[in-house]
Amino acid sequence: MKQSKKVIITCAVTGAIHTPSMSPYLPITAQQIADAAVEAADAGAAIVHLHARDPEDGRPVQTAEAFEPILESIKQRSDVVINITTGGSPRMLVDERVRPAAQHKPEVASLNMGTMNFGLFPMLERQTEFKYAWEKEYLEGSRASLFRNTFADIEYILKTCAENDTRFEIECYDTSHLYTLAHFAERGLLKPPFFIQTVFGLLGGISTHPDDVLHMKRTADRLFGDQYRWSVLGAGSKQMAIAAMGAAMGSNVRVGLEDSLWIGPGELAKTNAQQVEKVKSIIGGLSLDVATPDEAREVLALKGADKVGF
Ligand code: KMH
Ligand code: ZN
Repeated sequence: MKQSKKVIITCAVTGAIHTPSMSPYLPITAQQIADAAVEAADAGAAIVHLHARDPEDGRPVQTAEAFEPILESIKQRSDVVINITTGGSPRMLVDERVRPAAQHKPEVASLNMGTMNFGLFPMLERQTEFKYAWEKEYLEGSRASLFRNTFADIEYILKTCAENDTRFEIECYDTSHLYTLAHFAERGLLKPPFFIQTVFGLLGGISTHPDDVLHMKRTADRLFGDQYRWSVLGAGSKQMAIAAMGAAMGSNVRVGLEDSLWIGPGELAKTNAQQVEKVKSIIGGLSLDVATPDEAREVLALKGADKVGF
């Protein structure tokens, strides 16, 4: 990988994995999501990765309209790089998932590199009471559903967003996804520098052992050489351990309540900014510096905040 001198922190502020009953601190409304993103940026995140939720019951929504107030509010208050999910929730299909990024033309959109199992049901062991009926069914349903990202789905997202010069947070949950990236790169549909978000600890993807982290890095190094910028994301309680392992080996890092609700063992994070602060202290402890949004733009070859559609 091409190592940057500065570490890019992405903060994924709400996601579609956790449900409202799991934490009172999970941002739900547009105002809460925008505030969480701005606070994370003020704390040191260069990129915010965004999902939207229904303000009434917190379920994931993926309409361009739902993103609009979030994007406007963040843009008025911060120069942070905005990354719109095309993952939506694992239960949605690609034509719905791509719409917010297609309409709003952000600098970055996420891109998931393979169809996979996406097991959220183990969280039912610790969460038994739910405020909203959809939550239990959503978690339970992950036993028998797929997170669908076929070759055609990926191509559809690439073609839809590339016209807008949107670049991608390329989410790879296993080594096979790196080979799928190599396939699309060979066809010229994805262009370097590739921003590869290696995802550890989701049930259905690679786990969080140091060997897993090394195996993803070695494979990406062999396939892409200095044509990629590496980032790591650890789901759940291993969030900070994965960030520390990755940053020590030259990666960028992602934190946020999408990936983990925790700030320490048994202690819920009260804000996204708290996780940004914590990962910043790990980065500082390694004698590394944190990248600003403009430094991230340069390293990732982004089009610039003046060229988005919102
Ligand atoms: N929650 C992450 C592991 C997306 O938004 O495209 C997956 C994710 C998907 O971030
Ligand atoms: Zn996401």
